[in-house]
Amino acid sequence: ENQIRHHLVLIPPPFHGHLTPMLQLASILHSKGFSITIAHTYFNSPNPSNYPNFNFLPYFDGLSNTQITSKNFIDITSTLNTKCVSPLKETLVHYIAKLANEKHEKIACIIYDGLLHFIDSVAKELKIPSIVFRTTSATNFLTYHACAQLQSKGYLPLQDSKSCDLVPELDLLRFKDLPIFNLPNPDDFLQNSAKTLSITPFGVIFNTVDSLEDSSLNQLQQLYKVNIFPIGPLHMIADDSNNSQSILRENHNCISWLNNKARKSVLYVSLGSIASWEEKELTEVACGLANSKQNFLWVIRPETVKDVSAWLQSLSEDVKVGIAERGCVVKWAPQGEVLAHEAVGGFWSHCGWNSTLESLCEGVPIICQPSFGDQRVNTRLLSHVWKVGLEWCNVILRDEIERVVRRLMVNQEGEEMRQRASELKHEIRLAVNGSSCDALDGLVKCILS
Ligand code: BUP
Repeated sequence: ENQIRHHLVLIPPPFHGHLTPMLQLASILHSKGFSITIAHTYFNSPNPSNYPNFNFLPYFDGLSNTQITSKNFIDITSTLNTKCVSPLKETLVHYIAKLANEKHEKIACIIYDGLLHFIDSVAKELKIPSIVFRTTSATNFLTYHACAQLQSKGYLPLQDSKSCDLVPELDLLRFKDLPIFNLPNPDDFLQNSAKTLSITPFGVIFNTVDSLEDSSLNQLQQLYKVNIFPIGPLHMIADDSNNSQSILRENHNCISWLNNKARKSVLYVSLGSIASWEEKELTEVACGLANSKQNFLWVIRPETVKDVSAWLQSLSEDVKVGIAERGCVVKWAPQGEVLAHEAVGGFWSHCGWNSTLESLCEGVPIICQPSFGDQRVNTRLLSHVWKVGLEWCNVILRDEIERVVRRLMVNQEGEEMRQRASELKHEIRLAVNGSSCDALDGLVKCILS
């Protein structure tokens, strides 16, 4: 009881796929004896009542209450990196004084999301050690380095004719898989990644598993002389009793629907919290799914179509019948529970890193529909390294969709992937008490030293 509690401040950006793993990391570190404060923006702030063990510290963010999309994601990140410098610094200065006066505590370390590179200098000014948390794969982080190299060697902008060539030194990736490919403002990306590469934290935490990415982790370790902590999958390590997923949004009762379906017979379809289909693509998806004659649980977020019921009613009669017989459409699903359900045999995903890890942990193979950021890198890992993902033409037309769904859910090809996925699942679960547990101990030692 007399033990000193070391205080950690964790700083996530206001994006669902970043906030969730940061909160999971916070609960793991809390269980290791640290006091936790989450410094967050007002925009998309977490709900403190779900996390009674943490302190919450809001700071001014300069953001208007907007919908996050794949198009404004980089702009929002830039706004945070430019407008939040002084507000965060002032908020922290007051907080440091308050902690010292009221609790005789001081901040042992700031752990911040790698997107918010401005915090490097804030922490240095306040003389607080900092550690970066990256919510994407180690392989994706290596691509930042590759992009910087390509720029310095005059390879940019990338030419379409070379898009299928392999990137030197990243043998599994093609130019078109790099996050910079086809970006409207590649310079913004390059500037951001140059800043990210130039910061010098005490360490970098990755939500990953050593055995999944050992080659990339080794390459990174050689490039950066900082400590690298592969601690993942965080959702498996964290005590999920206060998991935000099912509380955050409406939780339709899709689990009881799954309970009545045969083992491995359902395809779970979701593009995550940011990416979405255009309305005309949605009709193709509905037809493709119905024509595949497979069971499916489909997440259509309210931002995709305002009135999902009215849209469903507008579909042709045979498609409506197909959906009613074999489909379940929801606005948000408790994804962890869905992927762990024995009725689920496949996932059609945008391949965000959280979704990728969650699927791997449950042994569910993936139909990959990447769109931006790290999703194409994750797709290559899934399809070419772990061999549990289908890289297809990604043309959103009903016949292509019907074909790819059947490849995963019916054909031998899919069956082999399910087998491989179930082997990987066991390998990953071993890491929770093995390599990830060791890396976590290393992190704790690093913070306390
Ligand atoms: Br949609 C949806 N339920 O219905 P990613 C998402 N999630 O629990 P991101 C639900 O959101 P980017 C739903 O389990 C995962 O933890 C899901 O994270 C959860 O993609 C998270 O996969 C989504 O990293 O985009 O954040 O939407 O690729 O930019 O990370």
